[in-house]
Amino acid sequence: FNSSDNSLASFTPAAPSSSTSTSTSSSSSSSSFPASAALLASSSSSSSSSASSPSTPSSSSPTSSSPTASVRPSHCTHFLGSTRCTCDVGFTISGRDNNICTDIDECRLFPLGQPGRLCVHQCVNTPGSFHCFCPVGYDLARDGRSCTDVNECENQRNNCTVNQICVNTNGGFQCVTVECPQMKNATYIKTSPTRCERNPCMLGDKPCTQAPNSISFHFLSVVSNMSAPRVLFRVSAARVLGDTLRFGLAGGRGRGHFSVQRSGRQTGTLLLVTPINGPATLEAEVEMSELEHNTLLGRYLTKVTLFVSPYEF
Ligand SMILES: [Ca+2]
Repeated sequence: FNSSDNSLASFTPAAPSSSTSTSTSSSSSSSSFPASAALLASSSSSSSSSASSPSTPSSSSPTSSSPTASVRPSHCTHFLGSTRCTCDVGFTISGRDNNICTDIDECRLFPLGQPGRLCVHQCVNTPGSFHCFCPVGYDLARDGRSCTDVNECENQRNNCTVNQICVNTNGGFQCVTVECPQMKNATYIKTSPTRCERNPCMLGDKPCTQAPNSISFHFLSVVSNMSAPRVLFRVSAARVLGDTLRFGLAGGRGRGHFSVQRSGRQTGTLLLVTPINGPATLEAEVEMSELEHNTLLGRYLTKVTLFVSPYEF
């Protein structure tokens, strides 16, 4: 028997792993509402603000069940022959005699996709205010405008079977089944839920010894349109027996998005080289091979599956 399964390889996910991925967008998660703060500071006097739009009563808005009108009377004081009128917070003066206040549509003032937008996803105007909504799979964050991914794998809100691995993704989750490859020349056994190792080869069975010694499976969850280049994953040899280690990209799927670079004597990194527009699922195979005097000692395969969110959060 040939026992060349002897150099252990360790695998460490780089920054955006499934557990540490940033679920908020790259925009700052300020807890204030800059728009309304700026607006409610001055709603006095005859400022015929461009913001106001006498929209229809709020029955269409999902948050305001009360019949709070989007038009309200102003509060006026008379002093030494002049009149000063103010509005409730979130309203602005309108009407001929400054006697009417209309709701400020914050969502229209700061629409989606623009800097300073109020909500990372959906904004719904309400009389005097506004409300942010998140897509299914997210909770509204404490700041009231960002969306936080729900971890379905943690809170039992998944339907994965005992033989599957639950992978939390941004906006959802995946039940993945890890199966060892069926190869003509070699057989594999599952040594952990995410790892297959080759059974020992018969002495002199070259096709068997050239098959990968181990295949590891990793799953990463990332947001859509992440900037690139960026390190996704690192593959390291825990100890090296040969005189040379080589790292490379194996397999064809996902080519064009990935690249493998050496980042140390015993470490290779999987890089994302072009941004990915989600939703998408991509796979990359990182191969590490160990050589001694140009003779192959072992091959170690790491299959990385990348789940890309439909959103940028
Ligand atoms: Ca999730």
